[in-house]
Amino acid sequence: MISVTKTTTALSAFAQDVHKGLSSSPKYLLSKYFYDAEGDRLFQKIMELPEYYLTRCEEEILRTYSANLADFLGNQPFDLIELGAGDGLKTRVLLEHFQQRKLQYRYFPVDISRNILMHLQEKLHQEWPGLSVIPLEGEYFTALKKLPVNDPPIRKVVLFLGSTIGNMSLADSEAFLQQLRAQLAPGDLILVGFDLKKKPELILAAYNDSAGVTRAFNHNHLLRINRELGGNFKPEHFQHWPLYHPVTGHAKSYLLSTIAQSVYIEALELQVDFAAWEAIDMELSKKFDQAEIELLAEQTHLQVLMYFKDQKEYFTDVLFIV
Ligand code: AVI
Repeated sequence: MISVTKTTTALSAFAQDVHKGLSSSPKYLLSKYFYDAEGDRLFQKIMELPEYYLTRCEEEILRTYSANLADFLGNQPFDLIELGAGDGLKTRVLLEHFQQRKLQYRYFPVDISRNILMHLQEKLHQEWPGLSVIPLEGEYFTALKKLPVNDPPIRKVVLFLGSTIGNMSLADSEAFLQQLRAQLAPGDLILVGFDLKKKPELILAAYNDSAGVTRAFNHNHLLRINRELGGNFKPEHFQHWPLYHPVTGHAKSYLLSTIAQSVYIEALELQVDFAAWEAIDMELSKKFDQAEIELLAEQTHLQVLMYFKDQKEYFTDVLFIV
């Protein structure tokens, strides 16, 4: 079904961004649109893949260091805000520990999916009926504006886990942290998950799994355009092509048109012509080293308090203080 028609309704942000990206040279699609219901399902499968080490490393970090974090937070009440909470699985270990320690906090999961938030709230309520869970639906900064104003102020602890920061350009991650800091107060904390530079084969395999789930995840973006905007992409004519550059730390995903072809997108009244082997830039998943993280902190006037790493040092959750 086509949900947007150019002549009758204003184009959605998705439609406008698809139009812009596929009319550009080189062509691109924005990775934030991976996550429709099918994209969410495929991403859950990615997180369970043997090659996708990121989720397991971060779980290990949270399991190992939640006691240190709890010590650091002490007996003062705080608001725990998770940006892009999803199904809350990443944070479970942390919440579990905070509950055992009887810390005084409220949990504010932020996500654009109302459905996923309702599900999370119900799950947490069943497990810990006493925990105050206040879901905030919407884009990160719009949702943050809905946070209650506490008088006297309560420390805020913001979680931005899972290496989502790696899906932004460096300039965008800087702007993001700056904007976040502007909404916080001195003494507030931010815990950010960064995937670290490592042996290129390991990184490439994480984005080129043998079961083909990452390929399906990329193809689903084209299928979403077909479903929502009346496109006629044939995913079988687009080859998944992941790359890793060890200097920039850029893990990139492209879809390559294996033949010369034209695709028509009805809702945009747009014909997109592809030369054989022309690429669509699909995603950036940046890998960092410590110097880059320190530079990012310096440029955004945040102070690094702690690097929490897994045993193999593949991943780090960095605790910043405002
Ligand atoms: C959500 N994000 C951190 C994932 C990543 O690793 O960049 C998205 C992803 N794309 C392909 N595989 C996983």
